Amino acid sequence: MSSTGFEARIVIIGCGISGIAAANRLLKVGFKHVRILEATGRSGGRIKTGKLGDNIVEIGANWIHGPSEENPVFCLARQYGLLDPDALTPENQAMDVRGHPPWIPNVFTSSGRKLNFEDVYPAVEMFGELMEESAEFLEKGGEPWPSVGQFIRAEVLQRSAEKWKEDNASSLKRSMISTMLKVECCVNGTHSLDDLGLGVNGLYKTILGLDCTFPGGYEGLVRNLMSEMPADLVTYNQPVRCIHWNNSGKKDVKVECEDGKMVAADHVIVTVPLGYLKKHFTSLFHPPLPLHKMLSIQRMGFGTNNKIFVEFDSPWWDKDCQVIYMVWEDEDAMMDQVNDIPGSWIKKLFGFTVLKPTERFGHVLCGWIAGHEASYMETLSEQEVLNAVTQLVRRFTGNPIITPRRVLTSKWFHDPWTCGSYSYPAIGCSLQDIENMMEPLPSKQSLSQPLQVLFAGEATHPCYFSTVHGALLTGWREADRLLAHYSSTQPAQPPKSKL
Ligand code: 6YU
Repeated sequence: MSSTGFEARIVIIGCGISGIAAANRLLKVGFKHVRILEATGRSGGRIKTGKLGDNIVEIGANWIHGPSEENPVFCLARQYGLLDPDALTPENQAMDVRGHPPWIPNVFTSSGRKLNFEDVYPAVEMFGELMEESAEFLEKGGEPWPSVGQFIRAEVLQRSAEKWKEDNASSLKRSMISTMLKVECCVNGTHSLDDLGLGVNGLYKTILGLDCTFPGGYEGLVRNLMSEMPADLVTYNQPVRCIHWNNSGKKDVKVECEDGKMVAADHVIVTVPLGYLKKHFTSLFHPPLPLHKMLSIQRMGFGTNNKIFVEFDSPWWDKDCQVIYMVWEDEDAMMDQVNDIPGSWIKKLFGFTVLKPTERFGHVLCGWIAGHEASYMETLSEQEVLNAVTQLVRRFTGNPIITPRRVLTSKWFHDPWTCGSYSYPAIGCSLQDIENMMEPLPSKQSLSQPLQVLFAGEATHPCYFSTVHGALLTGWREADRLLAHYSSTQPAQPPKSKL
């Protein structure tokens, strides 16, 4: 590569994992003038480790989804020594859980009963089969419904009419389906599975390996990557207001910050979340984005998934329990949305995952809630959330004196730099939308001024969107795009394949 290439001024907007990965690779291959402008006072973005009492808790990303060789987050975490020995075993890496780890459940119902899991297992099994089938329409086409939610409800009604005909617990099983729909809202970051496109649900690809956590916190990954780069790489508390790119042969791209500062660059890599882009794309780019990019930003989904960490003095769940499902017995209509959000938002919480191991965490649960109910929850005080969780747990366990010690919630919808949690393929969108979002500006690359603005971030990964590994790979992808550009005399071609 020519020395002029290494002199190129590259500005990265956002210091989440995709921005960090882009900077890391650019610096490693020899680019000299790389800087990151970050709106907040910290690195990591949606990787955010917090504290509940003395416990480490993850406010954002929780697991390495698919910890095995194909996952770059796993490989880096292993290299930095950030994982428990269990996660490193060949058996763990070889497990094919398809995005749904086989956790040991406890099931409680709204009449204060603890169920035998066998009583509702047929519903959980049917739901799992239908989720798998829903992913097959991407290849085979001919989807009978626009959304995953409609498909599941229709199929459960049809299949259960036969299978659960003689069953006096069929209402309870359909209520269990409602709980599973709420689980999937959290997994996918959707308000309702009625928003998740049936024909595109199969875009998301899983990786082998049983999901694992970072015992010292996910931010360890960020710290290690940052420690390999110059300390003055990032300007914090420097929100960007507008990127002045051009179609007219001018050389510089100008990055205008909220405080009026102008930063000149040869290339800008935009890594802001899709939620932020949806809200600000009209003012963030001058001239405006091409129409096809705007439409794709609008079409692709971006929703909220929040956590409610709750600490108890002693457990009310079984010793080996890993997930607690809450089943509302009045919800046999298989709904994943609450009618009266201010009055009943807590009904959207599907239950809790149990933080393990107990010796490390004590008795801490992580409640999960997605959608508009999750955004509403953010407007309440911690005491109000604590009261709602206390009432819920007392009702479902039938124990009127259980009292949580403390609570901590995430607030991703009202975070002004994220505006939600992560992306999903909404009804009406396709792989082309993700490709449009990752396409650099100017759209038709000219020899005089190619690759002015590049796009990374989780929502721009064709099959690992919504994950840390997806985000990281998009940062590397855009760094490689610049490297390829300066390494050849031809304008760089956008990569077609999965990375
Ligand atoms: C994963 C997991 N996980 C839970 C929750 C959340 C997420 N994810 P960033 O936002 O990090 O960085 C952008 C930066 O830009 C940021 O610092 C901003 O401040 C800055 N910025 C914005 N505007 C700016 C401006 N104007 N100027 C300057 N700077 C600006 N991923 O692998 N495992 O367990 C979870 C989870 C509650 C919120 C997650 C998980 C998602 C990841 O956290 C996320 O993708 C990346 O961190 C994003 O990095 P980035 O760099 O792109 O943006 C089967 C099947 C089903 C299909 N889907 C299954 C998917 C499963 C996803 N599951 C997630 C679940 C959890 C629990």
